[in-house]
Amino acid sequence: MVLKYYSTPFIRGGSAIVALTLAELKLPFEHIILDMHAMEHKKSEYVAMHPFGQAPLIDDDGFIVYESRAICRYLIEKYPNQGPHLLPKGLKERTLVEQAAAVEYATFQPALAAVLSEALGKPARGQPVDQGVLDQALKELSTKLDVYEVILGKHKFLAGNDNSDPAPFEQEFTFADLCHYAYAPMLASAGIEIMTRKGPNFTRWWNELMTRPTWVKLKADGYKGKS
Ligand SMILES: N[C@@H](CCC(=O)N[C@@H](CS)C(=O)NCC(=O)O)C(=O)O
Repeated sequence: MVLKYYSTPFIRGGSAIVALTLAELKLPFEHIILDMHAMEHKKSEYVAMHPFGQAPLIDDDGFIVYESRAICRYLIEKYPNQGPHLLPKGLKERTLVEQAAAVEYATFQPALAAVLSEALGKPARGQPVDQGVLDQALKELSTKLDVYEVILGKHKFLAGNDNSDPAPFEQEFTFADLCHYAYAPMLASAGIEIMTRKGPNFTRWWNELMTRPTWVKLKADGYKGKS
């Protein structure tokens, strides 16, 4: 049976990284777009699959998985010979990808969420933006991105190695880079240009992600015309 992919109507958040993984691996799937306004994600049939009632989710011939990063890892591991090597096999190479992915989840994402909550979340709820809170959140995000600038000065993508064990190697685009497509593109929608106004290495990396052909096509095609 073809893989079933349940997503929000929009290419953002966890749905964005699952959609991008499906595109990178060129996997066929049946797409079920949840009507979030109609609260389809809170209906009992759906909550029976996803106890938190959220998107995305996959049903792989009866095997149900939720949490976007877990879904991506599952698909990448299941189809190791399709598309780029997003999760390399070598222990040390793989660990460096997991290290960078953990930084995304534990350091980058919380700092980003604080910015988005103030800049986009509050206006969406009809509340005024508190400029002081936003400035502080941006300052904290900026501090994290300064560290990314150092890392990306040593290798082209996030997971690389500049030590001597194993011998220095450069990894290509991996799962760790891919995780950054979840929410960071929303900064530009809020008129916040921090992703393209940091140091040269960070900006180069972000521009590379934003012009990656699979991402450009996904954004251009949208989900049945919605993006
Ligand atoms: N950590 C989860 C986050 C899932 C999530 O927050 N999904 C949002 C859409 S982007 C959702 O379903 N919101 C509705 C709700 O929480 O009720 C993942 O990455 O899959």
